Amino acid sequence: MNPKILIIGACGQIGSELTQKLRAIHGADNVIASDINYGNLDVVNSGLFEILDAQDYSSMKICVEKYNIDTIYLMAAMLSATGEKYPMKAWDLNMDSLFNVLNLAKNKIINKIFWPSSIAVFGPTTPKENTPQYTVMEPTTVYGITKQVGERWCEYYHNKYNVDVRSIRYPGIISWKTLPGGGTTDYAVDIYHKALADNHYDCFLSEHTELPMMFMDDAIEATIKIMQAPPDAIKIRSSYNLAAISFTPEHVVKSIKSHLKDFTVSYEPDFRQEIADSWPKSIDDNHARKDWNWSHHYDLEAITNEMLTNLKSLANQNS
Ligand code: AKB
Repeated sequence: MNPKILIIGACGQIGSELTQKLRAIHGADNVIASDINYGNLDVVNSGLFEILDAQDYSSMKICVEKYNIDTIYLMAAMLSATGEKYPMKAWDLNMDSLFNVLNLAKNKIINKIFWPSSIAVFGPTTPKENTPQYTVMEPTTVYGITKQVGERWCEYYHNKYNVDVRSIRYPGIISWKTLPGGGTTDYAVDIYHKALADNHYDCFLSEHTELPMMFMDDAIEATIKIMQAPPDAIKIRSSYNLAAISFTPEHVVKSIKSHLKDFTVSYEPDFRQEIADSWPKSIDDNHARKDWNWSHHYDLEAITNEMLTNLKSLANQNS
């Protein structure tokens, strides 16, 4: 039987692609998209859509009961860079929304939750290379703090109230269909847009800043895989390390230059450099690979190919 799914934050970078994929798998009538505004018309027009404030428990409950929802994907959050500008707003949004869905499950109104964590749970004292699942975690951004605390609460609700909550620590996500908003890894999407539009990019991170990254299709596959796994396979109820590749801005530039040889870049690190410097360079995701059979498909060359080909053809369609 198909689950009845509610996606909160369905107009965002990951939410919008996840909505389309889940609608393709389970049928448009079984996947209700929601967001604080009509931020993505493809999502709004391709199935059922509700305006929903993730911080408002009563509205969330009304929506869940209206559609008989059993599964929630909570994709609404304020990311690392915006979170540093609005610390209290980031705390309130990220924590209120999580407690709202956890409490719906605790009160047996829904059965299952997906909640994304992030590599931002790690901090400057974490081992940077091949960061283990279990290690020192002292995040220095508000976003990272909300994700780390959120992980603790997910595990707590699972242990105390038997809530079926599942989570992965996303690295930076790269997609040609949707734009990221307010993150530190956003350069890895912007750079492709600017390469095609201007043949030049002003990068806000320094050339040797190495970060874990992943193509959107891999991220969506991981999200669906962890949710489809039998409950016993999910051994970690805080959040799983998840990895694909790691690269620096310099690596992306080289990869783009193999397609656009006149592409140029200048490096003007801003406040996001300090955030990036506090995060791991690479991640050990053995638990995800072993417990629910995770594997990635896209390396940097494949990502560059997909990004440039698809962005070019979108630009042609719109011209
Ligand atoms: C960000 O840069 O804030 C996000 C993340 C790594 O969670 N993309």
